[in-house]
Amino acid sequence: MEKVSILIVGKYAEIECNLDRFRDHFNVLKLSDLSDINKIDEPELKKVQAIAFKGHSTLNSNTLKKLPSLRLISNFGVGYETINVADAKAANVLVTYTPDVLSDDVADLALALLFGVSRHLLQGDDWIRSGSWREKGEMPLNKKISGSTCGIIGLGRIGFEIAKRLESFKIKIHYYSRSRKNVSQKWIYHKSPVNLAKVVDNLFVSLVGGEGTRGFVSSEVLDALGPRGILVNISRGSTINETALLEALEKKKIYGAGLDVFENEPNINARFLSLKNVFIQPHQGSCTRETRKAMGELQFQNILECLAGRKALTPIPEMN
Ligand code: 8YV
Repeated sequence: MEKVSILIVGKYAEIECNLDRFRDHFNVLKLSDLSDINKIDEPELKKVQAIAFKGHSTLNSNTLKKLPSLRLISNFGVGYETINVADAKAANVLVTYTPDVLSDDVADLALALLFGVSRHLLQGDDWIRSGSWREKGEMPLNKKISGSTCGIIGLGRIGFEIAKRLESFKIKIHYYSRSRKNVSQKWIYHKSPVNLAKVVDNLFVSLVGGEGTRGFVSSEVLDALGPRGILVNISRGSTINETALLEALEKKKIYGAGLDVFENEPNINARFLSLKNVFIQPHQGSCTRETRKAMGELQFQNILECLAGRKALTPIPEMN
């Protein structure tokens, strides 16, 4: 019997995508970038029933109309803002994602970013390598985190994990989300991100991406955070007004920022590179071998279950 065709899209590390196992079950077509889709012959495309999707390129009706047999888009990642869900629904295509398995890693990195900025970890490293420790003695004093007050904008799975970790640093938790969450009574809810930013020492952004949250962290929020405040973003670059953020950092309106995500990745705004008050990372929140393996496994299981006519493990909420 002819195997069902699937299309694997994106640049995967070996541990993220077990190609042999995919090939045991399916006829596999591969693309490292969705924009190359026309390199595959039309009759082959017409047979594709599922896409294993990795990356952040736009996937909408332009692609879907080339794939009339498609039943599933299985996303590698928790954020799926570049997949047009309305177009997928209209084409009767299910979308799945990989929540939970990456929350710990992303939350871990969020705390690393906070300490990277507050304890000047890069400058400390350089203090040794440049010989300053020997020549000048102690490095300049920095900023205490334990016992402070932190705010979290967006208390989803990852925001929740960040808050739990912060509590072990004797930090008081405040948060903003669309509605009050059923969480510890000690965590204080704010209806407005500006009011939240006014009362906290440091602020984490863990919103979902997409048009609904574009520029959500505005210049007003940054002003409210103030010159002693650190901003950490592990969500999407789009959730912060990046022009306002660059200005706030350049004019020292905030203390600093720890950023794993940017607008226009990987060609980020060059102004970030000359700033000393940022600790920046190349969107590596979920980039541990263990977590990427788990994400790949969940992506595969979603395809296996769905194409066998069973319930997918983790459909996106809009599909329920
Ligand atoms: C991945 C992510 O880097 O899960 C997400 O939404 O941003 C990251 O875990 C990405 O999805 C892989 O392309």
